[in-house]
Amino acid sequence: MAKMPKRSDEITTEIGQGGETHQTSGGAAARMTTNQGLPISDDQNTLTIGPRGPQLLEDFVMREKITHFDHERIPERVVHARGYGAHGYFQPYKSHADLTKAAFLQKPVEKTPVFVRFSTVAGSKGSFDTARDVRGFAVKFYTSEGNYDLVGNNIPVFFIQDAMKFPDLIHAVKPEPDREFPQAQSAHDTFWDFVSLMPESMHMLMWVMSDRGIPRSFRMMEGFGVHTFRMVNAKGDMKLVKFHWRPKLGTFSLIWDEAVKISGADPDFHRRDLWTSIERGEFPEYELSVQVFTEKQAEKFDFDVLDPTKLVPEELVPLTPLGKMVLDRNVDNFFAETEQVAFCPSHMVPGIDFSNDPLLQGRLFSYLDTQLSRLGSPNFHQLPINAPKCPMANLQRDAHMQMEVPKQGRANYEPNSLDPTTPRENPKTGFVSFPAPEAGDKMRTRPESFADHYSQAALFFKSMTEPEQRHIVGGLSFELGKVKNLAVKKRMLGHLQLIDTKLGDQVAKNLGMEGMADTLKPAVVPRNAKPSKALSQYAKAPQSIAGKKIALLTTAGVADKFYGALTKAAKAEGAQVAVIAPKSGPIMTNQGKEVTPDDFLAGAPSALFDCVIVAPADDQVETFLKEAAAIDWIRDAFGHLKVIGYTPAAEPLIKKAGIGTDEGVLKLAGTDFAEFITQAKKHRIWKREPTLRSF
Ligand code: HDE
Repeated sequence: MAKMPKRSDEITTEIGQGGETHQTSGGAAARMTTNQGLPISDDQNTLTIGPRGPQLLEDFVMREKITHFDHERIPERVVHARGYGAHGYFQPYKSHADLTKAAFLQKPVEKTPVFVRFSTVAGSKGSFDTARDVRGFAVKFYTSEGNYDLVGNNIPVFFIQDAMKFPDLIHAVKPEPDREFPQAQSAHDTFWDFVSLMPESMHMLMWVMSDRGIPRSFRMMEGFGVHTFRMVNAKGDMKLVKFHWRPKLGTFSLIWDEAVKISGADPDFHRRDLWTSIERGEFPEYELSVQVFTEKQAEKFDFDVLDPTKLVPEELVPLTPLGKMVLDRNVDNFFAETEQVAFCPSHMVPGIDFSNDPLLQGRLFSYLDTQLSRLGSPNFHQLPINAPKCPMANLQRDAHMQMEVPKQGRANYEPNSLDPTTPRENPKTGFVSFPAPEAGDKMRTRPESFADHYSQAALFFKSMTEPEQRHIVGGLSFELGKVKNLAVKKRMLGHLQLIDTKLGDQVAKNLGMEGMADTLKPAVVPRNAKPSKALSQYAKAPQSIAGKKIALLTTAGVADKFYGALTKAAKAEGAQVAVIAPKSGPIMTNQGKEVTPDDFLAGAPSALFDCVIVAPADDQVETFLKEAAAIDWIRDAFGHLKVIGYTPAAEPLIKKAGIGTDEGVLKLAGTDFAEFITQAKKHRIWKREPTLRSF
């Protein structure tokens, strides 16, 4: 018998070039097999003739592995491709039987499992998290009466009124087709060309250009069902509703320069934030509420509740809280769960129903269709993440990737008399559409009641605090500044004049285009609405640093007492301290306690944190004085309006950074962080902003 040559992996292991044999001494690892269950003897080397000879087509083990790999990707979502998900539960505060018979809203003791996926819209799967964009906020409730998908956004209105325009909107915002750029950006000609020709987009544009377009965290983001839905109780009484999600931590945003810098420093900023919070046991929580109103009330509103470019001001209809959602578990596998989850607004349960909103009606078609293309089979509901957690039975059969083995033998049809166990419909407990009377001519038209495109855009702008208004001006100035076509810019300036002359004038000034706005004639003259405080994030922001991150820029020899007191103070507020040191290896405090930094200076710019403290050991500031990253760290923290605390030892660095002074730049005395925390609770030092940038 020929002597077997020594396996190459046995040799390479010794010289550290990979190809280890993975023989664990404890024998805990599972036996590796092919997809057919055949034990694999060698997962490192392809079958060849001799050690340096040609490879054999016969190597079915290698071919199976490579073939599977070649087919690993499925088409990414055409919109909302970049997203991140988590598991959790929903629990109602009390029974809402008066409003709806939906099973998951009946018993306060009952927790309904949920899966949530947050997303950006325009960018592809590998794009970055902090793009200026709408965020998806899609929730799948695995209820006892079937899966209910509330597929919403973080903005309560939409760009268009009719689903027919959706492909155009998305074509316009996606990378331009000849050059395939820009990625994940609306700041380019085709997007602004399209929206400048669509007055109905103006309200939504105000929201996307505002702070809402660059959220601080998925944990600090509101969500909205957007469309008007119906809720129906057991007696058949129907009310109209609008859905709202409110984050327990409050709604916060980045500022533009920060978002741009984060996209380079940590493209995964939002997913990392969600993942780490859940891993740390700090479970994000959101309150679900509805605005409830009757059709009669709706008729009196000065907008049409079927128009998805309009919101119902909370001053008109306040929120009724229904319950809370807690996200308490990360996925085990991103692809199997987050990528394969298939949301469809048509996944409905008894007690909730659709309205005639034309955008919603179009969506009821689109999502099922898109899942067929993405997941490749009408059996996508069998994937574990999509499968209902209640019993499911019908007579749909076969198709690609059928995972089930139906036990009904002969009778896969009904009615049948051969098999009494076949699933049958139930008129009493089954889903019954609300019997809304409908009549009319067939036509392709837009209701006249949808024609006022400026009043609510103006209402939104007017309802913002001063910094929020500044950011809308800044957002528009930046995006239109990137547009090359002059006619598009002039047209947009014309729309802005109709929304608010102050807004229009400021953007024109920032573009260097004063007096160049087109004169546009609105279909309906905008009304002068009262501001709605509920629309402003900062007017209702909690004074809190819960869920936020304090960065401590420090060195070896940091005072043990200082570090301990800061960690304690942060914990008491529900915040987290991230230690940033010059290098990533462990450092010792002045008492010899070992601290492993969360990150190292060059890899963790201050843009990644909510507020910062600079506290090198007494004799270590020199380390920072020669580091551009340290100087930028301080300058950016100041430029991003953050609260900065520093110890006396850090003074030379603060000086060198040349930042200004205000109540947000604090020299820390000893271990008392009370003033630092009070200032940090303001989120940012807004009054610093006008002194730093014109837009
Ligand atoms: Fe979507 N949308 N959409 N959309 N949408 C999709 O479905 C569509 C709209 C929203 O995390 C797609 O599975 C049409 C409004 C979210 O998996 C697709 C119209 C709102 C997500 C689709 C709209 C949304 C999607 C792409 C105009 C807020 C991500 C992949 C009528 C209320 C869900 C997919 C996830 C995804 C179609 C407008 C929210 C193509 C035709 C309005 C959160 O089916």
